[in-house]
Amino acid sequence: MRVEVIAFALFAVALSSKVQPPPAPFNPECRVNDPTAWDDAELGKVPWFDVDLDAPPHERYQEIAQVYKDKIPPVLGVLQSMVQMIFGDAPVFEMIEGWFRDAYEGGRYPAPYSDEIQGIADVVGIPVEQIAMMNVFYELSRWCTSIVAESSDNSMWHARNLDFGQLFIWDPEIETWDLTDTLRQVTVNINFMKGGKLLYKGTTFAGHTGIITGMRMGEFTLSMNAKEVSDYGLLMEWLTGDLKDTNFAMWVERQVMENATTFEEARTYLSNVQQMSNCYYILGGKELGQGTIIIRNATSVEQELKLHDGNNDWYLLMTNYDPQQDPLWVDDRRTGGNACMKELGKDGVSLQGLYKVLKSKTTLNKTTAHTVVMSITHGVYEAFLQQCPNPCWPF
Ligand SMILES: *[C@@H]1O[C@H](CO)[C@@H](O)[C@H](O)[C@H]1NC(C)=O
Ligand SMILES: *[C@@H]1O[C@H](CO)[C@@H](O)[C@H](O)[C@H]1NC(C)=O
Ligand SMILES: CC(=O)N[C@H]1CO[C@H](CO)[C@@H](O)[C@@H]1O
Repeated sequence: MRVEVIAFALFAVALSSKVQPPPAPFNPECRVNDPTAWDDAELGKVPWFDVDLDAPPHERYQEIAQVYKDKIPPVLGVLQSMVQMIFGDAPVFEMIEGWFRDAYEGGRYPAPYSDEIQGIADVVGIPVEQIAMMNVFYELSRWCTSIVAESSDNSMWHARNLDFGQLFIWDPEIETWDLTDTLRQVTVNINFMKGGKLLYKGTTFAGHTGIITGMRMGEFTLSMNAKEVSDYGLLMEWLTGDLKDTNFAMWVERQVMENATTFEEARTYLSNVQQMSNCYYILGGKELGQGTIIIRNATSVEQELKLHDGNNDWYLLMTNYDPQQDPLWVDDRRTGGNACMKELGKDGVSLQGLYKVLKSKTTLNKTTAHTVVMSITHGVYEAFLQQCPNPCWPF
């Protein structure tokens, strides 16, 4: 059984069953002028932890693993029930687990992440291949919206929604995706420390050793969006040991945070690194004009979009499709998101303004797990848990 077959089956199940568009009248309105779209009470709900990069890798995530000991296994539970739903009693999940055990034991997980994963597994008390598998599942499904913007007061801002969990079991009772809901409960912010100082901040899920969004203190901000193409072929090659010297994008994000000291160094690193997945890196800096979207395949840059490059003025917005490609008709967050940014305007760019854009149902979906808004200029890094109250698109 190949991973592609599984993915295809999941897609078929997700599209054929229970998922309905929101009932009329559904109005995906932009909420930038709606005062109720912002609530101070939403601040600070995502907890902060420290990860000390000078500690041995095996120990770095122990505090997080301890706190989330009981919440990490349910994530695996959702993955397992999804596989069972498709394949019934056939031992497919055990087989997939076996592939990951072989990959882990075969040394295909790079240092220091392999030891970090072992450290988490030891604290949670589950087999290491399960944490190893979770780390890779995160790599495969993240549909998101990211924005880099300049404001009228000459500040740089960067914001993103993380959409996750479509194709992973729709719960008709509460009209939500089980995986998205489970992931909301394990969302964490991390201060990565080095030499006793805060080097960078990142947001991720407990149990995962990569980051999805991050800010190198005083220098640059980064988020990554998936590209709407299948990475399963390369994943299979990696699992079977045929693909060596590759990188997972979420670990690339940590590497760039640790090793690049400026926006330009980060841009060079993200343009050249060899990696497994196709993706979009959205990179922002501290100076006006430092904003770019690097469109990547496994080996090189396919295209790059920049602030003020003729097509783009004061902001860049990226979902999961190349600029020349039409989004899936069920998933046009781009048109609505752009309209909402224009309504916000350069004057409105701020923590609250960008949050409201991402809180609008033009970009918010049932799969949205969290929102992060960052600014090097203002030293802002805020993560928010998201919900999309009915009526809302399932994906
Ligand atoms: C950072 O760079 C150093 C020196 O080039 C390298 O040894 C190290 O592996 C890099 N760290 C990461 C996390 O990529
Ligand atoms: C990646 O993109 C480059 C530049 O467009 C292209 O030359 C190369 O063939 C692509 N590689 C893959 C694996 O698609
Ligand atoms: C309504 C919403 O949740 N936002 C987007 C999600 O997907 C629908 C259709 O898939 C888009 O039209 C929305 O822009």
